[in-house]
Amino acid sequence: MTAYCRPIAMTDPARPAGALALAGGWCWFDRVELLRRGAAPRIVPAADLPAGVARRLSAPRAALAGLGWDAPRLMGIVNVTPDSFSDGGRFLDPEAALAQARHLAEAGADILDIGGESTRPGAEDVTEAEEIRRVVPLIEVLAPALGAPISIDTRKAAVARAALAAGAAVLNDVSALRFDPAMGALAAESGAPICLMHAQGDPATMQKNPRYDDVLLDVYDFLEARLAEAEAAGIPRGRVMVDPGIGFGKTAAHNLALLRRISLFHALGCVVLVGASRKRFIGTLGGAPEAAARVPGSVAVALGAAAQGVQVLRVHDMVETRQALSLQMAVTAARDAT
Ligand code: HH2
Repeated sequence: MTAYCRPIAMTDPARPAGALALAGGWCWFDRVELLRRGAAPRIVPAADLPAGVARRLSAPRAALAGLGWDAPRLMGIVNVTPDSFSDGGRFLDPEAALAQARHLAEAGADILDIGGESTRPGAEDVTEAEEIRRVVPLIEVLAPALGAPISIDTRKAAVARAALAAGAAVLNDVSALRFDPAMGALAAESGAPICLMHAQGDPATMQKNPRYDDVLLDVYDFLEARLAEAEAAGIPRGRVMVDPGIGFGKTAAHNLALLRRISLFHALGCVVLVGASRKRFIGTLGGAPEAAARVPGSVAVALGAAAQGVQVLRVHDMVETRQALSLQMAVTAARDAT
């Protein structure tokens, strides 16, 4: 039976000799949790791992779009949509979108994620032409002006192509190459890094009654299979970011199960991205029905992910997340300041 290897991520300054760096980053581990379907987890020393598994868990990830992974990176969200769940309609106006993008960049965004289609449950379909009309003019203005790379949040190859031509550097496909058959070839030929995200069902129906045998392991297997598909399309694994898709066909319990053991996804050998910001489960558990009131819960989840070595945190609230993360990193820094 397959055993899944979850590194138990630590940031404590008392790092034992022989502990391994987690993905070459700011966490270390000297134990792993072995997970098997239908069996109790077992904790074993990292020293007992086969060399190949230890290497994949500990090797530094390649820089993508100029970003290295020695610290968590923040991806700021710009939704140029009338109906996004968290900020729907606020940034549909080009001037407002531009101002929001500049605000996120000034507040410390390492990367900006621009999307012209909402993927919230029940969202309306948008034509390619409309999506391009929403995002391309914004990218054309921002790309030369910003220090941070831009990612395009789209499931459609034509939108991705237009965004790359306008200056975007990263693809973010919430369908993980399943929506548009042309996306794999585009990602391969363009050489752009791509984020592949797990979702169960499509946006219209995904929250109706999501079910898993074991959500953590099912999502892991899905991402492993999508990585194989990406590699077959000519996209090297080192150019892929993987994302468990918080809230995409998941109950609050599913989201929690994923976040609690999020370090498992380092076993895929890729940069890991988590987007939990302002999502519904934060409102449910945090008593915040309004999306804009979910900032503290969103920050808490982002810090929890960073403490398990997650390299990219996709957030709406840049000022608050940047401050919290700076303090978390300062307090837990592996090296003491001299
Ligand atoms: N979540 C949303 C959109 N894109 N991309 C990745 N990689 N991961 C995510 O978790 C993710 C994503 C949904 O959030 P938001 O953009 O705020 O809302 P909407 O889809 O309604 O525009």
